[in-house]
Amino acid sequence: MTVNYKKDMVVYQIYPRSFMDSDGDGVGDIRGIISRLDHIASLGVNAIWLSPVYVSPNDDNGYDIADYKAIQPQFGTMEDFETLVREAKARSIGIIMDLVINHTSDEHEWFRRALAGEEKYQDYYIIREGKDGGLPNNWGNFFAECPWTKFGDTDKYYLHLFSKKQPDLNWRNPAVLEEVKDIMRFWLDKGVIGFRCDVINVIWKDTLDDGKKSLVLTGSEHYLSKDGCHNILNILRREVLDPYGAFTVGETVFVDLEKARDLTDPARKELDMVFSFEHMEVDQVIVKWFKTRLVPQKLMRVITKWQQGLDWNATYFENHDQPRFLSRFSDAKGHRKECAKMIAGLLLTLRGTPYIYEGQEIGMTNGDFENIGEIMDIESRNIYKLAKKLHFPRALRWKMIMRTSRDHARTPMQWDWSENAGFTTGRPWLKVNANHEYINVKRDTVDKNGVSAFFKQMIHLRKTCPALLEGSFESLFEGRQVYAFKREYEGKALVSVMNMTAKPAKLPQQVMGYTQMVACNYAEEAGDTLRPFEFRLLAKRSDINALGL
Ligand code: ISL
Repeated sequence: MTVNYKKDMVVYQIYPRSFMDSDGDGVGDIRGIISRLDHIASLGVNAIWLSPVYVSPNDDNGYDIADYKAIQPQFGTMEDFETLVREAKARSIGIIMDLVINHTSDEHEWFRRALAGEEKYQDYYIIREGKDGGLPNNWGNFFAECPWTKFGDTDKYYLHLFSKKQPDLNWRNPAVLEEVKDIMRFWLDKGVIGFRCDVINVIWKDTLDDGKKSLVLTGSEHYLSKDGCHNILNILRREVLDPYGAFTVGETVFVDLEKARDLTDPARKELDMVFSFEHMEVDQVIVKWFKTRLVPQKLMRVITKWQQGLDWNATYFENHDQPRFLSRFSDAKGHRKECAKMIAGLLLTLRGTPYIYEGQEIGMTNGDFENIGEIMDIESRNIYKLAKKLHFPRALRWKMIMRTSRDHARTPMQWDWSENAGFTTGRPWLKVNANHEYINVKRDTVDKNGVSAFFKQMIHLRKTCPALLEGSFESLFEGRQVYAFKREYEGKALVSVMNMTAKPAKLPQQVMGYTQMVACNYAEEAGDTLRPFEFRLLAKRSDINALGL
């Protein structure tokens, strides 16, 4: 398969636990994915990013890996995985693995042997004495835990930026680098096309000194995108990825434009692109657990800033860590399909590599959870506990979960209107949303005005029209409701214009010369008024042929 990973790729992310269960145990699996490949292929995507499928005790649903070279039995076998790679390839789809190398599981053999006293493996992790009868430092933890846990029955502690079952690796030890190279080659030899690198910009800890006190993450100035991290990425690129022509997208937490530029600068040979977070944070107050109304104009500004600031990057609005994007628009109720299609239009006409998250293509919404007992995510459960300790009223605690929990993205994929949405014949591991009765693949894909039909149309347009793939980006209008931008290639342009609210809005004068409708998320034509969440792709009449349309 010859895909120019940067320009031609449209990625579909699968969260395997929640995608399709083939054996009735209530958990999705690889055979389930294979059985649904035709649906994925029908969208026109050419890559699948698989969230982790490795052996794991599932403290963090697979992001705690106990064996990097074996498949979690619940998900199937290595043979199943090889079949998946083959079957995907037969449909011109490449597989991207999730590479989680900031930490392992505490049940990984390396950590077990470290605990058993083998010094070699103790040096794989970050293990320190306490200071003045306390912890080794004052750092914070991503999951609202204490980042230091007693190392076995010694007086020492090990560092974990995530759960206590996710000990951080010691990247100063060259043996760790060698192990990871070997793991990467193992999967590349199986035919995967690249990696999504989990929290890759935190792997290198410059010092373990106390950090500046911060409400967000105390200590992060000592490990965010440090030179040591750049250096490791460069080694992995040159020695492992390049010989295979493989691709990487880095998940880079708290990344700013300048750091993102360094990490993706082709001359530096590190990552191909990164997932940035600023557009995911426009509706938050200090931390993601406190959300306010999403103000469209703020979103537009951040999108424009990143479009202009980087030559090329990953674009996304959903993944397994984020609430469903359409559910963030407080006035989208009653306009679900239009809003889902507007997001599709935006995603697929920005410059960069688009990532679609499972269920986004049919307009799935946040989960309809009723109480904390239904929430499985470790991060949500921890934050709920912490908020209780801080005496937050129960209603506020629940509101935090209902606005932000990662489980909103993880509810089982809605295939049809039957019990459990066709996801499993058993008991689903996480509550299926009751709205599967009308939001599901079976219904949406036969609807010519369905969300998935619009995704297909937009993906097809990207493939046929160089202006959408390679064209420059220019913001034309950022209003209280309406966003418009231009993609131009060899003097010919396409314009995306959309209303990000439920109130009708005037077409801005900046798009007036573009009278030819190329695509629209409403079935019937309309005049100069943009209806709720309306998206239009426009061109000049005289340019239609030259644009490849
Ligand atoms: O969602 C987040 C930020 O908005 C964080 O909760 C998230 O933990 C962070 O983005 C890092 O995410 C990645 O690493 C975690 C794992 O739990 C996430 O699922 C993964 O995407 C630890 O491996």
